[in-house]
Amino acid sequence: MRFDVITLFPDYFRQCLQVGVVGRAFERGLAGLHVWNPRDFTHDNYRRIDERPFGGGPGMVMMADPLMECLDAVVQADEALAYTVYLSPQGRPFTQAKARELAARPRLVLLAGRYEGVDQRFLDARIDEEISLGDYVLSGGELPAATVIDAVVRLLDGVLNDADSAIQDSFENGLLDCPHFTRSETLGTDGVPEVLLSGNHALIARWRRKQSLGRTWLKRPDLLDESRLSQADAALLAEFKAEQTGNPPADGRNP
Ligand code: 9D3
Repeated sequence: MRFDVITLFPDYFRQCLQVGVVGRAFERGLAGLHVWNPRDFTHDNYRRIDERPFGGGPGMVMMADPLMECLDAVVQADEALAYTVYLSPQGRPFTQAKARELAARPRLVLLAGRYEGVDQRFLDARIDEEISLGDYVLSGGELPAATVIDAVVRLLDGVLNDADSAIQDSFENGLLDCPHFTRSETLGTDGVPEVLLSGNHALIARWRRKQSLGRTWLKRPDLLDESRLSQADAALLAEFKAEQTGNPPADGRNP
């Protein structure tokens, strides 16, 4: 899969997608990354990409013209169909489902904005979809673009090994992960649930499932539709709830 990023800070991407499974995926050629600076598509002496907004008000806006020329060059750089995404606070929230959808495309072009935003005429003419990372204010779209690339690349065929894939499944099922424990020089096995030391793999799997259900109920009740749990899961969650000491808040939230 080919990624093109349009950004005023190209260096940001060269650094940040070089590590871990994602970095290795680019190294192995499972994905390609091309970074473009709209400033290279200006024609004035000042290489100007921002302007004051019509109508006045504070802040600057990214001009349509350099972005149009830049995107023309991006599109022409490869024959595969380019799907264009603008990272913006006005976008629909990014989700794992959206990552899956994007991972099925041959090419993704990501526009990272700066300043107050981008001339609406460019967005209307050239952007297929706007995506937000969530309801908080960032200073630009670079970190969101890198986040989307990370989430998408790890879904591409051949990127994750079997061990990682299993972990991924446990989040894609809509539940939080169970707690993890490992060897400690200083702590020994203090505080490690007995069952994990038992060697009984059926019991261990059952305990982990129960913890996943229980933690999701405690921390992220919004992810849990209790009416749609299997009978086995409903029983595990009931067990978890019964073991809770004290009274959890009525909405199930853990303070
Ligand atoms: C502080 C300026 N804001 C209104 C006066 C508007 C504003 C413009 C540009 C707020 C943030 C940004 C830069 N943010 C992004 O480019 C961005 C973003 C975000 O801020 N939050 C969540 N997801 C995203 S995706 C891109």
